[in-house]
Amino acid sequence: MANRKHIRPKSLLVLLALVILPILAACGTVDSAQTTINPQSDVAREIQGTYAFIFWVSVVVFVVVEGALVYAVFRYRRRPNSGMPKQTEGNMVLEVTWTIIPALILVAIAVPTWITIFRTDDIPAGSYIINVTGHQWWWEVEYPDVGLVTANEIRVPSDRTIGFHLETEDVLHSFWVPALFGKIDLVPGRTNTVWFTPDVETEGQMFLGQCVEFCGLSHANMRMRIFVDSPDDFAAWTAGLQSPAPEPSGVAATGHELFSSKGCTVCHSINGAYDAAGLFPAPNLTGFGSRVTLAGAIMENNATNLTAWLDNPEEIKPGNIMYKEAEAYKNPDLALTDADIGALVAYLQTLQ
Ligand code: HEC
Ligand SMILES: [Cu+2]
Repeated sequence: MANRKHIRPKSLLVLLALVILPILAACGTVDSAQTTINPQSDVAREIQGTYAFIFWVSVVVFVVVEGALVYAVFRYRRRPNSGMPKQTEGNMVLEVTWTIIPALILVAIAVPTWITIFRTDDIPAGSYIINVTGHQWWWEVEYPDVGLVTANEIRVPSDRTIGFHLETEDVLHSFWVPALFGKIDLVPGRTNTVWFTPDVETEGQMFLGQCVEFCGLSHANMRMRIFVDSPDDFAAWTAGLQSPAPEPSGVAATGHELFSSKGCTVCHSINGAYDAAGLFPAPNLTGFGSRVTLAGAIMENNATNLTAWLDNPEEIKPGNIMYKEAEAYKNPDLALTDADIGALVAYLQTLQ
């Protein structure tokens, strides 16, 4: 008896807090705003409504079932001298009831779910269309109305309903910005669609998203951002990308030349400067200097990170196609020196 350890209620509480607090801490900060429970568009709110409905139905089911269980355990517990309890075999009314009620609950859940799924599928007429193509491990983003192509960062005007046409160039991917719309798979050979209308308050805000279908080694490094711009900011952004980049000078001019002599143009286009040979799909770098992120939106686009990326893309993003296929990393004659990388960084940053 002397050795028997008592677990005090207090230490149980501490243990519980240790488990729960980190989980709570992981939710709710701005940086981790990849959440469906803070919907910021019509479609996301409809999905959240379906979720909330199912949640509250589940709460009622839980309380009723657990309540009945706890009641039965206490009310009919074994007492001294109680002997063998009365034996019951089958109860038609009870069994029919507990079959019909769950069936009705399932129908009540299925109908709003179906309605929501089909409604979020068909892009409303008059929407602003953006084509998105999934690649291992980045997103190609095309604005067909202005003939622009960019990557990973999707700017949208705040005053329009946005419709996405989704395709994949290689394997399955899945497109999801939880605060704005539901998950849609990108399936080889198909064009899937999703749409949303941003809330008025989202103007000027950024939303996080990422690929949610396992698509290979760097799947976790395939992220994206949606920026909801005011109509004026959006027009200025498209106009900026359509106007030719300034003539590079100094070290940036060296970078401009290296961009073709080191074989970058085998894959990357820069409008007004280089048309890619198109041997491998790669992000269009037009306006790259004004992008906030780099390499599948996994890190901030600044000189330090860009230098690290060009120095060793494999270390930053395991398995990426640039490291695997670019001559600058395969062919020692074309390897990039520190000075080359400095010049390329300077050039890429001039692309506004
Ligand atoms: C074989 C094709 C290929 C070649 C050649 C190539 N790249 Fe890339 N590059 C890619 C691919 C693919 C990505 C996207 C990688 C990812 O995010 O998974 C990329 C990404 C980038 C990015 C980040 C783009 C973004 O949207 O964040 C920069 C900058 C870049 N490359 C610069 C260069 C430079 C400079 C060279 C020449 C030294 C070069 N690349 C050569 C294929 C290539
Ligand atoms: Cu993916």
